[in-house]
Amino acid sequence: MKGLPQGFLWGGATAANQCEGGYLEGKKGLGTVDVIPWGENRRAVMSGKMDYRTLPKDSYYPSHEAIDMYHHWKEDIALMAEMGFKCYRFSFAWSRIFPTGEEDVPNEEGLRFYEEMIDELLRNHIEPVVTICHFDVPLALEQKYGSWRSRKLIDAYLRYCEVIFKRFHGKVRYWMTFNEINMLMHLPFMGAGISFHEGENEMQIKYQAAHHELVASALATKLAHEINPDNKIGCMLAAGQFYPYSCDPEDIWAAMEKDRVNYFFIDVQSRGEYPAYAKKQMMRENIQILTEPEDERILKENTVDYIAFSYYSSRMTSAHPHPEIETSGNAFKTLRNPYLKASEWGWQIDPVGLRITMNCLYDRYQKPLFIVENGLGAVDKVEEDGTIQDDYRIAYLKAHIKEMIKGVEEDGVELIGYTPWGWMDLVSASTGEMKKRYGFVYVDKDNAGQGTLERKKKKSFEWYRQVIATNGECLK
Ligand code: BGP
Repeated sequence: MKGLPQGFLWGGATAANQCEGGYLEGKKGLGTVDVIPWGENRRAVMSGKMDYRTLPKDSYYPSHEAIDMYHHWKEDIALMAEMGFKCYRFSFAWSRIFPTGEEDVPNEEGLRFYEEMIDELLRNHIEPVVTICHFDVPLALEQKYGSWRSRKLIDAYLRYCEVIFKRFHGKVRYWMTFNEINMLMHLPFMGAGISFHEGENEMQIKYQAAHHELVASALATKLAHEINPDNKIGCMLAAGQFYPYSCDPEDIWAAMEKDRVNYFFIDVQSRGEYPAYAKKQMMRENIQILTEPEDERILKENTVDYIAFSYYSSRMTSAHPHPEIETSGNAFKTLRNPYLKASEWGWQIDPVGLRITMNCLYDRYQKPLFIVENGLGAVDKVEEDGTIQDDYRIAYLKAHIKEMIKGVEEDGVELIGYTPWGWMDLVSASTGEMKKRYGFVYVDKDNAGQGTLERKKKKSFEWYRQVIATNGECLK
């Protein structure tokens, strides 16, 4: 096959808590993401080490207004349409539909908000791709049950799923059950609303919560297929292959183990059972999770249809400590790879790593893949004439898209689509900043929340429009 398939889903991605704002409008309830502050306490709250109730009164919460898509969605969809988007990946805020997670009836205003957006997308021939849960749990469920620590969350999540699968029957076909499900292991409060008390066995709690999410994901898959056999359900991994520091077999083994921490989730969601290495690890570490007799069958019978993933960077590890070359990368500690350059936030730039990651995932699961996040977080400057010359972003995306095309054309990977992250500037998940921008569209707002929220096209806007119009051929 030459080039990308016809009908390839080019588009862009966002998440409710990072773009919507309107955090209490339309009878929305608070979500766990709404209590994650900007600034020095952010990391401690996200990792579940600091109780959000103890935050200073004047803390600033970027999700509350974000880029106010809640009031700008019509003009934002017009921009997507102008770029020729074939799809738009976004998430529903769970607490907009079930403000406390346990109402008898869903919040009609919340459902109507998403319905109007979806109808507008469809009018513009843009396929909606919905993440059911992108880093947010109704805060009331966190307060009452400790979030995904409790099996109760499975029921609450399934009621939410049933409502949205029925309401958007025939309108939404592509769903993802949990964004970056493996984030639970790295930033548990951000990923799953999990925080810890002094002296608790954190691994035990994380694996228990993971089990609940995995069963919930499988049951949601079952439900989605029952309600509409055309529904396509995906899992979603924060991906990026671990490279070994050297060819020392100990380093190779260390890289394999690190990959497995993340693959664990997808192994269950895609193959339908706990992998042998995970069972052994749990025994070794004396992790005993509570399960129900039917769980095994539920996981086995309800595997996902496709594997979605985010890719920003590859990672590197060693069996031995190398503190002098540690750097950051999407919440994962990694070593600095001397062959790679890095972004201003230290995330290493590795386009070939995208092709490697695609191939590893496809070899492992043999299911269609969907790249639902990729991009460069960078500082943009508005020139005196009002233009934004983001050639660095174009260079990053061009290099990644070229490798993506090789993965399809030369390696035979089945790929559904590509939705670069933050196609319009939005709040950064890791830092809460606005300064870390990913978009083709600039949004006038700064880290402290000041700005007019005006949208402006960057140079990359026209560039991406052409990439889509030629199905990637203009890059050859
Ligand atoms: C992923 C998340 C996104 C997004 C992205 C970029 O982990 O799924 O929500 O924000 O990373 O990260 P950041 O915003 O920290 O630059």
